[in-house]
Amino acid sequence: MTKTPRQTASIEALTSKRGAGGEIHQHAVGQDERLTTAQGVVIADNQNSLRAGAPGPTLMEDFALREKLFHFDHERIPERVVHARGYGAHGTFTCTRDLTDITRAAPFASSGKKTEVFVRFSTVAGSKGSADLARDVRGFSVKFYTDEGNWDLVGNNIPVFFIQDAIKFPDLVHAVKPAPDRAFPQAQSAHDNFWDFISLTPESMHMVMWQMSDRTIPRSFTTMEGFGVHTFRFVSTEGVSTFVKFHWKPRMGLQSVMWDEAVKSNGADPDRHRRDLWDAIDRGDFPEWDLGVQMFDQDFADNFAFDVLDPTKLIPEEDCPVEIIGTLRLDRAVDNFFAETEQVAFCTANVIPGIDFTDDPLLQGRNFSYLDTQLKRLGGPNFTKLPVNAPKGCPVSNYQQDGHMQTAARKGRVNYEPNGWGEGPRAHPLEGYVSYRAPVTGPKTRLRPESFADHYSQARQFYISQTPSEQEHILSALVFELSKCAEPAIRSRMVSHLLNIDLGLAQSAADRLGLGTTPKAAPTSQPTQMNLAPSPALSIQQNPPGSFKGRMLGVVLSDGFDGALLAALEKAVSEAGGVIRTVAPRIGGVLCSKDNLHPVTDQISGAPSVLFDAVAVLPGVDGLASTPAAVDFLKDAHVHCKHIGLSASAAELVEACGLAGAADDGIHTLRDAASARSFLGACKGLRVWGRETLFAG
Ligand code: HDE
Repeated sequence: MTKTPRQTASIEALTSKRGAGGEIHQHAVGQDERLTTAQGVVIADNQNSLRAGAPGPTLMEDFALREKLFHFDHERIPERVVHARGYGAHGTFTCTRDLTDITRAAPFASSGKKTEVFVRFSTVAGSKGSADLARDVRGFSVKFYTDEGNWDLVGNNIPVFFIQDAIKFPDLVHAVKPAPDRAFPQAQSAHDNFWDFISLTPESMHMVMWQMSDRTIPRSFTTMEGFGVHTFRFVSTEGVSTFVKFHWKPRMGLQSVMWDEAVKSNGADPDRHRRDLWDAIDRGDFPEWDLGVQMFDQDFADNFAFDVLDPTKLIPEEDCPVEIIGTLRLDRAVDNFFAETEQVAFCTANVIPGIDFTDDPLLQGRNFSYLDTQLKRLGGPNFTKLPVNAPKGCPVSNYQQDGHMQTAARKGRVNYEPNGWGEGPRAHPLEGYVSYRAPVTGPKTRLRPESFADHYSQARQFYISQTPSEQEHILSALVFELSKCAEPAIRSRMVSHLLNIDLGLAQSAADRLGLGTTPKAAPTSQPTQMNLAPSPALSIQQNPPGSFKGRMLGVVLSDGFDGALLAALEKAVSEAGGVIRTVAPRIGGVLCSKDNLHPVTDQISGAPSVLFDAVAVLPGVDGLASTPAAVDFLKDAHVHCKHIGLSASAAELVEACGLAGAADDGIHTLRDAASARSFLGACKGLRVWGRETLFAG
């Protein structure tokens, strides 16, 4: 019987027997599967190489040893140039709105139609082993295995980008990645090279506002939005085009962490985001996003204040509504991370009939870059045959042949077309992909269109759409990042751009950076439009989850805790669809009453409160006031504006944290089942932001 890697044997189930040479052969009971070479030969001894005499030299003829080392030596492939750290899962897209009058794209052919998908989330700047909670843009790539071919929607969790033209991309990426001489800093934008480049690139200012906001420190993949960024085209069977922008809306609502939390999370659990996705799928709490589209015609585009082909601009939802057309559900973790998540090859050029490109110059450059990069990364042109990349919803039939690792070439003598043998596939003018007949005119030129020249108005619009607390986060992120720049001229240049975005923001930044003289505003070719209305949809705090579903309560316990109160909390969390984790001084359990040992999920020094959405503290006889990890736990939860439930027995700890007498909407007394329920009710919101102002003030 084949065992999956997840079916590991317990230590107790191991039987051991000593071999002739004294080596120990261990077998799990029932572990009947044979270990073989790649050629299928059963291996007799996987512990000792073949040697001439026990103390003698190792023999070259030991094919099992050589093959094992050879394969191991070649396990690594180049990591992605950007988006190297990622995590993927399988799922299904279900169409909820028939769009056949607008596009012939297969996934939207009828309401209820299901299409298999593979999704990979990522950070951009860090290498494969970097921590999940770096301040960074997140990738949100979706491969739809449709019945008319694979369609890849390779997006980010931010609807705009840093640059307007693909030719600038290598410079942007070089600037943010570790400097070539010193090879640091890793997975960070808080350094001279990045801000040097950015401060010389006014078109990046809108994206920079997003990057400095809490969007770049999401709570989890499951609480991020996703965006196709570029304007694409839907094309109907009749060849009529409608412009479209794609949005993924998380069913869990938008949620981010605070910067101090992000920094601490990276120490406590650098894999926090991948663990969260894995755990959610494992417990059957399948993450979901709605797919929304903004659809508009040429008329709307002509009258919109910005060029819809400029990837540094968005269309506010208030100007063009996001219409929901389907739901994405991730319900299957990968069997093997490398085979699937690492080898998946997304490409913006992977489109299907009914979906087409526009002349967005960033998109056009991407269409080249993604296919090109796969050749280097996956080693040859046959990566499309890997199961994660191969179409699942339709046949593949062509005359492509040979190349590294060919596994599925056509049979027979015919490998060309047209052929007179009456064999093999032919193109089909009606069923095949037909490009939208977009008219093209004009001289060849390297000129950036005038319609791309306003770099500040939407940066301002984003900023004024945020709550005061979110604006404070943007300001302190800017101050943090620019303070890491050793070169004063860079800080000054950045403030000169901020002056074109918001005077208050620029002045506060100059002040907190200790700039001395405030620079002049950066020159602009178009004045900032001061009349753009705030767009509440751009704020995280104005769009809270309204539910505790999929979120986590961390409960601190010590011996003699109130078992009935914990049971009440467990019930309330479970009714809210959340997860409860119990944190105690010893992982072996905590005594509820004299002989009643209650299991716990975490030892307190390994489970700081940054890992939880809300916390409760129910100590027993030991009030934990002299346990430093418990003090940090509660203090941090308070500083991070979390909802905190406290039993009467927590008084000593509260005092040790300097919080005696602290009272606000987020501090809840836990007495009984009713108070546990009302505590969970309050936890449905995000954080208690009023507390933050209290601290900053
Ligand atoms: Fe990418 N990008 N990108 N990018 N990108 C890559 O492709 C590139 C851009 C995005 O999960 C690379 O397979 C250029 C915008 C995601 O496997 C590479 C330009 C957006 C992922 C590449 C952009 C993205 C990538 C690296 C400017 C949001 C991860 C490895 C013209 C809409 C895909 C790879 C995954 C990955 C090039 C700009 C999103 C080098 C040249 C804008 C989510 O081909």
